[in-house]
Parts: sequence; C-alpha cells; structure tokens
Amino acid sequence: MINRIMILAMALPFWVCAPRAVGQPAPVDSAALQTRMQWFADAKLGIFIHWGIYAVNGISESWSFHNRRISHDDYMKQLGGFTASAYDPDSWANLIRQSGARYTVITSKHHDGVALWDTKLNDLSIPRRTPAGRDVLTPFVDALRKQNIKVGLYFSLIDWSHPDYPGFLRDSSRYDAKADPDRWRRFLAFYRGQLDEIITRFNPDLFWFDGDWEHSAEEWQAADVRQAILAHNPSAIINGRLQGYGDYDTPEQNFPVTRPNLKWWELCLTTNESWGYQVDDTTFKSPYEIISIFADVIAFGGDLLLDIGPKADGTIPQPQIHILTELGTWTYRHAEAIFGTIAGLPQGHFYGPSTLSKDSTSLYLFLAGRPAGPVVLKGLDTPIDRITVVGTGEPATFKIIGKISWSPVPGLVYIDIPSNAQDPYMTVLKVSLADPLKLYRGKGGLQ
Ligand code: H79
Repeated sequence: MINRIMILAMALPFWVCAPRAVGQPAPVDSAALQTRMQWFADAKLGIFIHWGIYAVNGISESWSFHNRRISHDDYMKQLGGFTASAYDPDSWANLIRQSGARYTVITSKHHDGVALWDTKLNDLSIPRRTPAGRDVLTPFVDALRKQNIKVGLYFSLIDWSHPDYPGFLRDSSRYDAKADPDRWRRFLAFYRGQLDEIITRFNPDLFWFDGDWEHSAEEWQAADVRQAILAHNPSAIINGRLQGYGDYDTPEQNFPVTRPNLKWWELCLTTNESWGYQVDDTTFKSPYEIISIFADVIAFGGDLLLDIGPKADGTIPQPQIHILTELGTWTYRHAEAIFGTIAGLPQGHFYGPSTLSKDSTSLYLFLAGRPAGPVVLKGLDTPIDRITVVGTGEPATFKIIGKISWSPVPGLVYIDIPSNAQDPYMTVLKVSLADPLKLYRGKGGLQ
C-alpha cells in the first residue's frame, strides 16, 4: 500500500508542488478542476494558427509597428491585401486532424486589434475592412466542431489600435490608465464587449489570452473575466496569461530543460521563427526536431501547441503542411504512447523521454537519435512482462544484468531494438509491467 502511494506521488508531482500564481483564487473543488482540465491533460498536441493582415506583407504580427519597423498607417494598408480567396476551413481542419492534434488555437484578434469575426464593437475587422469581406472565424470554428477538435480562441487583451488603449500609437496620446480612469473604462467596455461576443458566439473550449503583462489583474478585471467565462461555460479552460487567473502555464518558444514544477502547462512553438506567415523565413524545424521536442514535452507532462501561419489568401505554406503530415504519421502510429498518458520517468532512469499510461503499468520509451541499441533502464523496481515496439507490436528482447541478490538496487535492463523496427523519426518501445511502476531512487549501496 505504501508503495502504491509512493508511485502515485511520483506520477503526479505537478499537483503536489504546483505553486499558485499570485492572485489566483484557490480552487474551490480540486476534483472539479481536475475534471475540467482532463481533456487538456490528455490532448498533448494542439495546432496554433496566427492568421491576420500581417501575412499580406509577411511582417511580424503587430510587433512590426509596435517596434516601429513600419508605421501604423502602412501596417494597416495590409487590410487591402487580405483576400482569403483560397480559404478552405474544412481543409484546415482536415490537416489538423491529420496531424493528430486534439485542439486548435486561432488568433481571433492579435495586438493589432484586427478581428477575424464580425465584431459589432468597432469596424476594425476582416469582414468590414478587407477584400475578404466576411467573417472568417465562424466557418473555421464550425469545421473544427465537425471534426471533433477542441476550439481554442486566442484573444489579445492588448489592442494597440484602439484609441482608448494607453499604448495607442497613431498619435502620441499615451496615457496612464490610473490618471485617466474614464478613458480606461471606455477601453474596458470595448474589450469586455468583444470578449462577450467571443464567449456567446463561439463558446470556446479554451481561451488563450495574450499581452496581460501591460496591465494588472485589477485593471484587466481578470477575476471578473474568469468568472464571466466560467459562468457561461463551466468546462472552459483559460490559459495562464490573465495575470494569475488562468489554469495553466504557457512557456513560449523556450523549452524547459528540467521538469516544470507545474500541474498543467503547454509549450507554444513556431515551426520556423515566425508566428505568422513570413515569406523570407525559411528556417523550418525538421519533422524530427519537432517530434523530439514533442516527445520531451509530453515526457514532462505538458502539451505542445505547434504554430502555423497561413497566407493572406488562406493557403497554408507547403513546409508547414509537410511538417504536420509527417508529424501525423508518427502520432497516429504511436498514439497509445502519446494521448492520455502522463509524465514519464524522472531523470536518471533512461537516457531519453518517456511517458506512462495513467495506471502506470505501461512505460513508453522514446528512442531519440535512432539508436541501434541496446538501450538501458535503471532503477526499475517492477517486474517486466514484455517489451514490444509501439506501432508494430514486434517483441524486443531484453536481459537484466547486475542484480545482486542481497541488495535493494534493481538490476539494469538492457533492451535490444529489433533492427527492422526503426521508425523513420523516432521508435517507441512499450515496457509492459506486471504491476504499477515502482522506482528505486537511491544512490546504490545498501540503502
Ligand atoms: O502571438 C505571438 C507573439 O506575437 C506574442 N505571443 C505569441 C503567441 C508575443 N507576445 N510577446 N512576445 C511574443 C514576446 C514579448 C516579450 C516582451 Fe516583454 C514584451 C518583451 C517586452 C515586452 C513581457 C514584458 C515580457 C518581457 C517584458
């Protein structure tokens, strides 16, 4: 019994140690919270989509004018080139399904303030101001729901084009929200109005806020925003960019080297170095690089939110189609090692990423770098029933060496990799255990 508890504690370290962000209300009912987060914990892969007028010139989304690489006026001239003429939301959803992703997050509005839907709160939107002339968000949300893919909407709290936003750039009328509360309240009414449209029109499964760092939780009305979202949909999930009122952490581009001390987290990552479409950016990560990063993310108990940037006509760049389809071939073949698993072994037991089935009786070993074998498992204190190659079921032979009869230290498991089992990207082994995983974590010797 004690062992069972120890195993559970190891399998669920994020829960036990997760520090709550400052200002975050204590979860009233942790079982309900767990239930609400379950699909997200099981999903593992999401596709992020940055689609906006920045694809017209192929410049960075919003930041290009914020950082004064281009004037705000010239940035907004891109409105005239956003056609969506070849936009096919069903084919987007098909590609996402093909990648194996379980959810999508699309930019309903970036910091530039251009809404993809027909917002009634102002006229700065794709339907009202571009040749596309229509709401391009609704048909995509519908296509996702048809495919049973969870719908996440990115919504920028910051709006650098709104005249009542303090960072308004078209003139020099920067102001301090505290010094001019009436003006700030006008912005709040605007942003809360748009958010209400998002909540009621699209009822997203996931809200992905961005830009919270420009104002405090009080200024954003973060507690009330969270409450409004959950009042409408008690199952909705909120990312961790709401000044402490979100549900999970969102490292961006930068990969954690050690296991994050968090219960739920998601790495958002570009396929090249840009979030939106940029014709000159050809620095695409290879499918192997994406897959190995993905394996590390799930081994640490997180999700990968992998970004693509469609062109202004609505076509997805070929290199990104290639990455998603290759990734999909791999995720479908190795689905049981990926979806619905929990974080794998702590460092020290295996030279690579690993995951565990929820009951901790199947251990999945991801073989990075296509080793010819053998690979070794250390400190495994549970008998092995068998080892097979995921996707083919082919058995892998193994032997246990160095087990000293009087010592509590388990022997080393040396596993041979069948020579014909080499996945083009990453082979995965399934170690089927006789009992739930138990690990020896000592320093050797008699203890
Ligand atoms: O939409 C994509 C980017 O445009 C956006 N988020 C992804 C998903 C993004 N926002 N910020 N960043 C990327 C990086 C910005 C960092 C900084 Fe700051 C903002 C540096 C200075 C201001 C916040 C405050 C972080 C450091 C100080």
